[in-house]
Amino acid sequence: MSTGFFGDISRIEYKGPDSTDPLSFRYYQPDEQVMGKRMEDHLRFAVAYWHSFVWPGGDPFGGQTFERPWFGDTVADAKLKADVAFEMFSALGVPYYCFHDADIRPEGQSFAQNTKNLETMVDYLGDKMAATGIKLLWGTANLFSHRRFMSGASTNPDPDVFAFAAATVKTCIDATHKLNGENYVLWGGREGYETLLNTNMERELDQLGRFLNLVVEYKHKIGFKGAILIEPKPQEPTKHQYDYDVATVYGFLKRYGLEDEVRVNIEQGHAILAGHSFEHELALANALGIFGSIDMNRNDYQSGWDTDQFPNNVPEMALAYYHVLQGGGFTTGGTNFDAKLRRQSIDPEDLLISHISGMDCCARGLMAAARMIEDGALSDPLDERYAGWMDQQAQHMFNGDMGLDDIAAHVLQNDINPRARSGQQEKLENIVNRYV
Ligand code: XLS
Ligand code: NI
Ligand code: NI
Repeated sequence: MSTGFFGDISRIEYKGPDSTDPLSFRYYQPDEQVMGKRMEDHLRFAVAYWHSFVWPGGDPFGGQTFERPWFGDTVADAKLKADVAFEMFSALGVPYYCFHDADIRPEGQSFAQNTKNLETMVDYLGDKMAATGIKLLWGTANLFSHRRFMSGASTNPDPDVFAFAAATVKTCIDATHKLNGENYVLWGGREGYETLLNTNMERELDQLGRFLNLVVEYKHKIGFKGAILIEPKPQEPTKHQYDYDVATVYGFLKRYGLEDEVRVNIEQGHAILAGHSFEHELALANALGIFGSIDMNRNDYQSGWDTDQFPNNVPEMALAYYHVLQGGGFTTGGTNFDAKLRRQSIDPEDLLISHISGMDCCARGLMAAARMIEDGALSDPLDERYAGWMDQQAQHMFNGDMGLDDIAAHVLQNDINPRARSGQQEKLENIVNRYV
């Protein structure tokens, strides 16, 4: 029986690029083949539980704007929320969803009560997943909303908070494992600091390293096959977040011996906040061999906040999926819409339209990326630019056969005098424009 929240909603259909029906897909067709693979299997869309079903629409100047019949703190409320959530997942035809423990269960008075509530809801969600075929892309623990975490979770000066956080993560990995989640994510919400005056940074980093090792050890202990992912973010909520960006996270993983165990979940808006482009973060993760998954959204380019808007910039998406495809595409990862409505978008329909247009935008980006790859539109010029390195002499220089003195002798002997060559940026930018 339907909850009626979305009216008499049915499965959103593909109606083609000319459709003016906002409740239809114009580009996303799950079965369409792209580079020999179904579009759905490329994109692996997931809906984020928190933004769509938990966030009340508040901002620093005002509280709740959304009126949702499931807002409340009982198990019955949590079940109604789950019913509506699955109605939306089914209507959209997304294969996956993602949650924090605190999104799906009511908050208890103690760790024991939280765990009990979580288990109740995991069983409830498990039944819904079995009935609909919708899967869990990743689970995670909310270690940032409750006031006990205000000074950090694993990086807290109080070992009791570290213990509470570790125990919570254990229950969340158990929940993710039970629901056959394909990844487990850690975003270090409060893992950072406001002022060095009250912070022992070296100690906090070691605590974070220990915590992550505990997670990896436990994953192997219980035979969880999913990937462990860290989600970098540079600022907000703390001024100095430890997992600043992909490069910082890689350095951290190296230092704590985890570079082969942990990958990254890269969010568009977080990349922008870090002063990078989304594709920079994706390309770097590929280069370092730690790419895992993406949180798809769009950040405001002026505000300096993590605005988590729905994506709608196709040229940006095209470059993002270009790098996802160049890296071989998703394995355990996918495209999670970590995006929320604007607080004035209060109608149930807004939840649907935002996701539909986000999915369409990703589909267009993917198709453009695939065409660029198939035509070698960017890879041919790139290969040509680096072609000199195929030369034998250059290879000797690269693979360690030559020292600085050998290289100097070689330059002298052959009177090497490099010729400047154009980087052709404008030409390349116009090539991309032909595909979007
Ligand atoms: C917040 C993060 C968060 C993570 C999951 O900025 O993006 O939503 O994805 O904890
Ligand atoms: Ni995120
Ligand atoms: Ni975010």
